[in-house]
Amino acid sequence: MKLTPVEYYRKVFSLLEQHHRWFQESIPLIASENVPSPAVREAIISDFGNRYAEGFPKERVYAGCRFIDEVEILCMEMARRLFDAEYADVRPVSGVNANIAVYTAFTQPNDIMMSLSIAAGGHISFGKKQFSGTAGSVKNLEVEYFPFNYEDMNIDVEATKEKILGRVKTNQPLPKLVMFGGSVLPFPHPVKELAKLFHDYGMTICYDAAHVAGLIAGGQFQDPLKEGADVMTISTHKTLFGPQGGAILSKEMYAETLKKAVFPATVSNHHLHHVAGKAVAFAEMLEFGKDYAEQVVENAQTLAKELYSRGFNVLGRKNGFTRSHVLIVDVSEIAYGSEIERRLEDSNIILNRNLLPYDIKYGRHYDTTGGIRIGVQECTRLGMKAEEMKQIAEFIQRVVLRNEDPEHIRAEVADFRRRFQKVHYAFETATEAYKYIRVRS
Ligand code: DSN
Repeated sequence: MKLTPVEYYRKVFSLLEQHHRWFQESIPLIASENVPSPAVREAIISDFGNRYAEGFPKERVYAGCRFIDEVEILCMEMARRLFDAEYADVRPVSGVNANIAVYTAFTQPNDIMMSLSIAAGGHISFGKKQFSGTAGSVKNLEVEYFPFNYEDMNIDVEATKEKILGRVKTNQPLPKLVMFGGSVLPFPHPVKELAKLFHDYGMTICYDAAHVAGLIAGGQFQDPLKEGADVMTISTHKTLFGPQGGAILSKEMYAETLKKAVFPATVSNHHLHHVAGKAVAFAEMLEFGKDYAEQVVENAQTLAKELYSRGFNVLGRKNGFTRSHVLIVDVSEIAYGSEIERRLEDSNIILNRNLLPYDIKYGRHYDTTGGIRIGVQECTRLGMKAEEMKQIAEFIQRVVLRNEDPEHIRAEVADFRRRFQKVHYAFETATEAYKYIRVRS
C-alpha cells in the first residue's frame, strides 16, 4: 500500500533517527568514513548549502558570494598549509570528481594511465572501460596496471621500471599520467623511487590520497608532493574528518590548468556548505592533526597485531601489517568476505568486504571476496586507544572464529560504546558524535 505524503515524510525522519541510534551503539570500522565534529555539522547545515558560486573566489558568475568567498579563501589557505602545497582547489565535490578534473587537466582520450588494479587497492575511478571504471568510461583512458608484490602489499618497483623501459625499447606508447595511491593503502607507495623515471619520460604524476589525507596532514604518512608527485587529490572525509567532498593540491605551475579543469570543465556549483565544513575541519586538523594521526596509526598497528595473535591472516606481516589507518585480513579460509561482513554487521560491528590482490586469480569477485578491510580512524576520533583495539579484536574473534550469537555481542558492543560518544581532536565537543539534531520543530 502506498504511503500518504505525510507518512513518507515521517518515515524518512524515523529512519534517520534509527540510523543515528544504531551508530551510537556500533563499532564503525569502514576505512573510508569518519565522524565530523559538531562544528562541521553546524557548518554544513548553514545557508551556504542553498547558494550558487560557480568559479573561483572573487571571480564568480553569481552575486551574493561576499561571505562565501571569504570562507573559501580561508579554506584554500588552510589546505595549502596542511599539505605544504603551493596550490589548493577545494571545489571538487568528491574524490572521484577531483580525479576526473586531474584526468581532464593532464590527459587526452585514448592516453594511457598507469595505476593500481582495483583488487590491488586501486579506486574505481582508476578503472578500465570494460569494468565501467571512471578513467575508461568517462575519459576514455587506457589503463595499465602497476605490477604488485603481494607479500609487500605494495607496488613492485623493479617490475614497474622493467615495464616502462620495456615499452620504451619496443616503441610502445607510454603512460601520460601515473596515479599512485588508492583505496587500500597500508604502506607508503614508492613515489620517490619511481618519480624520476616517470618524469624523464614526460609523465605527470598524481597521488590519490583520498584515504590517507588526514595522515599526511598530520605528518604520519609519506608526503607525495615532496617525494615527486606533481598533483595530489584527496577526499575530505576519510582519515581527514571533514564533510564528504574532495580537493586538489599541486605545485603552482599547474594551478591555471587545474583551475579550468575544475570549473567550468567538471564542476558547476561546488556544494558551498561543504566548503564551509571543509574549512572547519582543516582548522581542526591544523590544531589536532598530529596527535590524531599518530593515534590512528598506533591503533591500526595494535588492532592488526591483536587480530593476528588471535589467528587472523592479516596481510602485510613482513612490513608490520600497516603504517596507515587500514588493515586487510584474508578470511578466505573461513568464509567469503561478504558473509563475514554480514555476521559482523549483525553484531553491530561495521566494516566492509574487500578484494584481495590475488582474488581474481582464484576466481573470486566483489560478492565473493577473500578479504575484509578495517579502518580505525573513526574509532580513534571517538577517543579509542590500545585497550579498545584489543577489545575490538576480541569481539571480531568471537563473531568470526567462535560463531557467538550476534545478539549477545550486540549488547556487549553497545555497552562498550557507551564511554565513546564524543568526538575528540576538535575545539568544541559538547554535542555527542551521533546525536540526532532536530531542527524542524
Ligand atoms: N569506495 C570508497 C572506499 O571505500 O574506499 C572510496 O570512494
